[in-house]
Amino acid sequence: MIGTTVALRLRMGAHDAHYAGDLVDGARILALFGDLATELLIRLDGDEGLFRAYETIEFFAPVFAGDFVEATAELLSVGNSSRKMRFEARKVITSARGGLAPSAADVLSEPVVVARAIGTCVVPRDLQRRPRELYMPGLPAGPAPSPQAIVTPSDEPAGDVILTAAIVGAELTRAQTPYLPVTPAEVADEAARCREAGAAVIHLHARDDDGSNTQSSDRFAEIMDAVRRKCDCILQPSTGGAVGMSLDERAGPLACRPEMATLNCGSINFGDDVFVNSRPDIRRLAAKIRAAGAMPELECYEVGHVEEALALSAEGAISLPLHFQFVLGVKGAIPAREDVVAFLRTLVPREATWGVAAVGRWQQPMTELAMRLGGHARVGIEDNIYAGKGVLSEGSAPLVARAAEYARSIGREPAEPERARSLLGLGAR
Ligand code: KMH
Ligand code: ZN
Repeated sequence: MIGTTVALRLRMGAHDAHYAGDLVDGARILALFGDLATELLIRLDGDEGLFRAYETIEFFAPVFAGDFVEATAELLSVGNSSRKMRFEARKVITSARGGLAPSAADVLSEPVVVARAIGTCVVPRDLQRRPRELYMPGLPAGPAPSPQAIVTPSDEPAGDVILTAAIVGAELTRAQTPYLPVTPAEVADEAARCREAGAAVIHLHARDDDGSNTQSSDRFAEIMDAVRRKCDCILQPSTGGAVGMSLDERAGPLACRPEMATLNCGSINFGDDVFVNSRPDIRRLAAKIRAAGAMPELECYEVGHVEEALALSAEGAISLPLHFQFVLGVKGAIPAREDVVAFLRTLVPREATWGVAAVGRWQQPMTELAMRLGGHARVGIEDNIYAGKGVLSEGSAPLVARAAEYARSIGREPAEPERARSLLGLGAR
């Protein structure tokens, strides 16, 4: 499975020292990486395979005879026959040097990284002895996806997190939560509270004063003006609207020329309803979004929706860069599970950004997982009205604050709206 990690730990001996001063040859470390790669290939394919190429090799610190070295390899991606891996070697114990007894040695309080590498191995298809199912659970055995579609998660530090607040929704009622904002003033106040809590993007639906759903451009204009007077977030109106609305109706908010808008990339059972997004309709909406000068957020509720988004891009119906939202846990669509997120993120191009939205009790664990994996996160009462078991969240801002706190706890800052614009490539459009 992608993410599988194997490890080796051994002591460098006098026979490993190749240079003056008992210095161990860098090639010795690469031999460890080769052994690790072999173990990964045997585990995955029942075959030792072959090392094809290193993409990068970096040496950071010397290794001497007597040092204990720990080395790991992690499987990054799987193509038809290629398997890409990341390697790291760390020194954990070192022989004491400089006038101490030759037998003196120290445990390093922090392991010292001595080398890192990225490399690709190959196991020809006719030598692969296990069905793909074994290492990609949930996938039917069968032809592998095209190698281009499997991409390596970025090796760069994950950086800032774009938090989206989905503050209204189309399905919620005041009977379910009194914290549902309805009027333009209420929506603007809630957007400002979410901005304060760490949101950079506000995903918007619109309601008439009686709470009924509307995609009217006039109502969206009122709401968006009110929000803009209170905060500088990126506004992302829905073009999904509510189940059963016509395509033209759904396109209403595009008349307000928003920076972003959602583009739903396929049909699904949506609870007991059907949310219809035919392929021609997706293309018609994509054209309208482009004409409005907006960036589509590609809403994917199923694996095939990601493929559809990539097809739209290949056809030129949507422009680069791409931003995907994996929407998990809608009843009738893809479930909110760790392996689903781990798999979906491998399908999007390296240059694309992606985030996770998840329904109900899955919102917190799935968005936190996304943040750990380098993705972005959407929270808010559109997807989940609870702060905890049986406790209503007082609007979306507390959910944003909790996501922001989590992001910081793993070393990622919630992006300010300007930073989010740059991460999404909004300026470049
Ligand atoms: N209300 C859902 C049927 C979107 O905003 O684009 C569609 C939805 C997706 O909420
Ligand atoms: Zn929505």
